[in-house]
Amino acid sequence: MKDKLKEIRERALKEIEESGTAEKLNEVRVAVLGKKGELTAVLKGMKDVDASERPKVGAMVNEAREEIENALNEAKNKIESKVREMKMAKETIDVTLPAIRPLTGHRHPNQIALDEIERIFIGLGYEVVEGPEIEKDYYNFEALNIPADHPAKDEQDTFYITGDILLRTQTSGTQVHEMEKGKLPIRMISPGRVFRSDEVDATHSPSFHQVEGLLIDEKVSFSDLKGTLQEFAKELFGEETRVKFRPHHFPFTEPSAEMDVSCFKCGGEGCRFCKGSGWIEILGCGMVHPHVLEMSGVDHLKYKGFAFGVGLERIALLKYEIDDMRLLYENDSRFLQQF
Ligand code: 2U9
Repeated sequence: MKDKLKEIRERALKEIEESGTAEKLNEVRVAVLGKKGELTAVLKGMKDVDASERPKVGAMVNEAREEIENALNEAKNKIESKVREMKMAKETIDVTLPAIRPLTGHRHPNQIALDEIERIFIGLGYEVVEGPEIEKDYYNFEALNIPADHPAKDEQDTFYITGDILLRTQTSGTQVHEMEKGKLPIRMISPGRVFRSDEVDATHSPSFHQVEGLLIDEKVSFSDLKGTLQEFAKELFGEETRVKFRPHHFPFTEPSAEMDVSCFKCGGEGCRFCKGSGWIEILGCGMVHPHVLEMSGVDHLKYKGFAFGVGLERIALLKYEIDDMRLLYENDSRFLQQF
């Protein structure tokens, strides 16, 4: 019995010393001290030991058990502190490394352009008014003097919801609603999303944004329109910017014009940016047609008005020299980060 105990003790202590992991250590604990362990088996065999020998053998078993338990605990502590040390070494932070910048939000180029346009017109005393994207045919077309047989009304150009309700193709309905309120004078811009049944390419999209403006007051002339839009162009593209008005036609304005600005890349000499002409087309404008005023209950003999419309994407593309409109809709953070 004594020899057996000695053999168990020595083997257990050796195995404990050699076991490098917590799992191996546990295996030794189970094999020696567990329910079916070797030392437990010795204890169970005590009943066969001669009664006079029992206290002595019992003491020896207890001594061996204590020694093995102490060795197990000591080895466990060693392994745990070694694991901790390794973990700490792995997690060391190099404080000299440059910090990783978290991704932050950026204003979309459309939004930057809109903020700028709003800032300019608010400075000129205009109000910003937003209207519904879903409109009645009347507010999108009829009230703007666009006749029933006008090509813009074709289903190929306009998204109809029902025969009478549609996705607005221009924000002008917002101005009509404002005129119907009967509060004059009016100085407003209406920015917003519009829809046209266009194929997607570098310069077209079925949904884009406009900013339209409307001023109605007594004694308003085409000179007021020219002065206002010249001021707008100078603020947006720089003090040295010159403007040019070319006659045009819109059903809702008479006379109508398109405004060009001198190329802000070459100053008007002609370059790739302005396709050699020195001028860049920016917006459409005109004096509000008397019939449009009358339909919305504005006395066209007392009041006159001018209106204009700008494509927001067009301004953003020009200002930030972006050559493909699709980039404005993809919201790729690598693109947006640049603004
Ligand atoms: C009312 C009366 C008149 C708004 C106007 C334009 C000229 C124009 C285009 C610019 C680029 C549309 O986005 S675009 O394709 N717009 O050229 N818009 S005058 O005239 C109005 C609006 C409301 C009651």
